[in-house]
Amino acid sequence: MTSRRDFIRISVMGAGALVMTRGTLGTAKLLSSPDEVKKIKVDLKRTPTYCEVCFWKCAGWVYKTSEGKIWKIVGNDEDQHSNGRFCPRGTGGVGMYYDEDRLKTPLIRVEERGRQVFREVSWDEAFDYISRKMKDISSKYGPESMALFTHGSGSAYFTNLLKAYGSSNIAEPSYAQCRGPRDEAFLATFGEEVYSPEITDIRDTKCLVLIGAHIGENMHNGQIQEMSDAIDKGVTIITVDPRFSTAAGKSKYWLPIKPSTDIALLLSWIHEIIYNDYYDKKYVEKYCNGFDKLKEHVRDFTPEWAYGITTIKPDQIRKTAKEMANASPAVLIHPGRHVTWYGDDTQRVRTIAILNALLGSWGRRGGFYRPAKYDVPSAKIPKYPESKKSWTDAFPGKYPIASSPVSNALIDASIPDNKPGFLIKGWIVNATNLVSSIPGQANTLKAIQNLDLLVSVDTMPMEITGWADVVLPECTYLERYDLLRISPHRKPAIALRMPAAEPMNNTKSGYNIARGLALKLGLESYFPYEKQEELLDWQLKQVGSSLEEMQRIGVKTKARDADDLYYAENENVAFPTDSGKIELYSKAFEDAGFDPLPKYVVHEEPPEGFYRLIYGRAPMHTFGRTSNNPNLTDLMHENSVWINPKVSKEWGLMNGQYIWLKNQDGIISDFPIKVRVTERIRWDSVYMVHGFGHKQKQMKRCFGKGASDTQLITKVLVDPMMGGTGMRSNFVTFVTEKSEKEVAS
Ligand SMILES: Nc1nc2c(c(=O)[nH]1)N[C@H]1C(S)=C(S)[C@@H](COP(=O)(O)OP(=O)(O)OC[C@H]3O[C@@H](n4cnc5c(=O)[nH]c(N)nc54)[C@H](O)[C@@H]3O)O[C@H]1N2
Ligand SMILES: Nc1nc2c(c(=O)[nH]1)N[C@H]1C(S)=C(S)[C@@H](COP(=O)(O)OP(=O)(O)OC[C@H]3O[C@@H](n4cnc5c(=O)[nH]c(N)nc54)[C@H](O)[C@@H]3O)O[C@H]1N2
Ligand code: SF4
Ligand SMILES: [Mo]
Repeated sequence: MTSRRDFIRISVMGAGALVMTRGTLGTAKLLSSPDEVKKIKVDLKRTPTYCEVCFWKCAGWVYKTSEGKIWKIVGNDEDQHSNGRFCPRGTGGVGMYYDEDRLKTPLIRVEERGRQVFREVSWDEAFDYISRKMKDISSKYGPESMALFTHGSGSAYFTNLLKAYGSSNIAEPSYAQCRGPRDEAFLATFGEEVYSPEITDIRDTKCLVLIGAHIGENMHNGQIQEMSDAIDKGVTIITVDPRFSTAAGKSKYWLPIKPSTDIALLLSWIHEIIYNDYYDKKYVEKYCNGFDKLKEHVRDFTPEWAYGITTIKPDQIRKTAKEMANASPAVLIHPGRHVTWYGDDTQRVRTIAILNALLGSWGRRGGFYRPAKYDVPSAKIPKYPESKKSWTDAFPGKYPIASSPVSNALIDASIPDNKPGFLIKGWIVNATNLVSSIPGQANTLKAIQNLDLLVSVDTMPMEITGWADVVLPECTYLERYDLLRISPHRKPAIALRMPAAEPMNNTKSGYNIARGLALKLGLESYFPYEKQEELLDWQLKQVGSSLEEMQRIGVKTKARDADDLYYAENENVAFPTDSGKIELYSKAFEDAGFDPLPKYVVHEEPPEGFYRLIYGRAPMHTFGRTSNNPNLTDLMHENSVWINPKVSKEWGLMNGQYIWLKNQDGIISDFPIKVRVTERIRWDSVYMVHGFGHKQKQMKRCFGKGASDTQLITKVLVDPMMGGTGMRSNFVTFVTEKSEKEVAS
């Protein structure tokens, strides 16, 4: 039997003796040696928080020593995201607070972009400078020429600021670089997205299918725990991944698919399920639209057809289709999260959505549950001025089904050569390291060189801050209030984040930064509360709680209004789609000029001597944001490149050897990366973890450690439907010696 804890331990194998911590103080911890732990006197007055190390937002408690030093973070037992357990990264989050390389005070650039010469300034001077530039941009080009790129908890404050200023050009990389295709595919099929945390009923599923969703390495806390519980209950797991992932190690079936061919496998599963009458007939008849057209569409997509494309044997395809059918409706073809892979990603995830619909898993136990949340009112503020030009006016007709602004389109609209409908001239970049998160770095840097203003709000001296005109240091999540966490879940819940310590150095919270700027811009009526805690208290009182109560309990959960976690037998459901039914056939896609039913499209193969570059997550890091974290660098301080033994032998590469990677466009990684020879990767691909190879010297622990996948992703396959940036279309070869000239460049 695998307990939840064991699974986490397996997930972080090789990471030392780290385990998840539960909501007590007695368990293993990360930050001190056992002798030190004995000496620590703990102040039992704890403060609530929710974690910002990733977007799962687990709620927990921060403990301090009797000297008032932040000591430890543990999960809150009442919390549905964490069930009282934090993952290694969340436990190590204290390191973000103690990192001596943190940004400490506002900075203004004194030389041209590309040279990192800044002077330290007061907040007042920084706000003055920015508001002057923003007013200039507004009068010269119109307020829409300011864009915001943002991620994480602070997004709401800067969004409010920018909308009040008159621009709706606000994008998050979590759309076009992450889950956008998934949102659009599920919206087109069910009229609803899958939210975050995903509404996947993993704990009760009987068959879990993972299409490159590497749960266990992607540490989606609640999902890992539920997967572990499901394993105890005998779930069948089918993992489709060119790499033997941690999840593959827990699976009955590992299908090592040829990368980029997933749609063919999915279509052949649909063929099997329809032509063997495995699908949920009652459900399909009652809820779905377009079944006959789908049936006709997949007629020829047999397992034999898919074998020639995917390299997955027909009997494996048949067996796994039967496994899904046996479990139906308690079967879950996981929608994934980071799905911007090959430029046809909306259609791939549509195929996943259709498969779920046929098996009747949407709205059913062991499939997808119906979410519920607290209805918390927002502050009363004046109406926003009308934003005269939106991102869609920059390139009319492009990405017609995108329901959120596309970050890469805003970047493209900042480059005059692209002849956008209007030009973006200023960026505020909050909590996203654009240079390392958006593929096609040269394009991002070209856009930056054309700006009149680039403001970066960050906690660390990351790559993006090196390019900024003004750097605004935010304090970490451990030193601030933030919005209430009201993400939907099985039961409605609210979680509070409050400061466990005063902001260190000359840093401020995102709320205070955005409000400070609003005051200088004459927009204070949009930030009516001087102190964020006054707003939180008002909001909490509207839903029968108070700041005082939440400071005591951290998380408040209530029962659902009705017993409707799943559809009732024969329930009449009005799906928020055009037909009011689940759209197996998408008329909306057809009207927009796209395939109403997904098709497999052939992708380019690696040239001779090159291998497809694929990437993913490491359990002990979140992208590049934790690469310098003193606790987490102890666990993993560099990435490695996974190479199949057949390939390493051909190239004479040894395990542990450092090499450089060179891509199809001749780009060589700035830093060398360690070879990991392993059967766990197909011979036609190499794999690395995203978030390493940092170029910022100010981050002393992570500078130059490992290679950056983003640097090597110069060919980007953009999804024409919604603008997602497919990043797995690059091929690399190996360089064992780098000339001095190359190293210096
Ligand atoms: N090559 C490649 N590119 C990718 C991915 C990939 O796997 N490979 N993954 C994609 C995905 S799935 C996503 S979601 C995006 C994520 O992209 P990003 O949102 O850019 O994520 P990070 O790289 O973690 O950068 C976060 C930035 O926020 C800063 N930060 C951390 N905490 C705080 C805070 O409390 N306040 C402020 N103001 N700043 C803070 C960090 O220092 C860092 O500079 O990247 C996408 N891009
Ligand atoms: N520890 C940790 N956890 C995280 C994050 C983190 O940075 N660190 N980031 C969070 C975020 S924002 C996101 S979006 C998620 C992302 O996590 P996931 O949604 O799981 O997404 P990916 O990073 O795309 O998944 C990578 C897996 O896809 C496989 N793969 C590569 N190419 C193919 C292919 O062609 N077909 C198939 N079937 N598989 C393929 C890789 O081998 C790898 O196992 O993780 C989240 N959780
Ligand atoms: S999964 Fe881990 S890093 Fe993410 S919010 Fe939860 S504890 Fe924090
Ligand atoms: Mo993501």
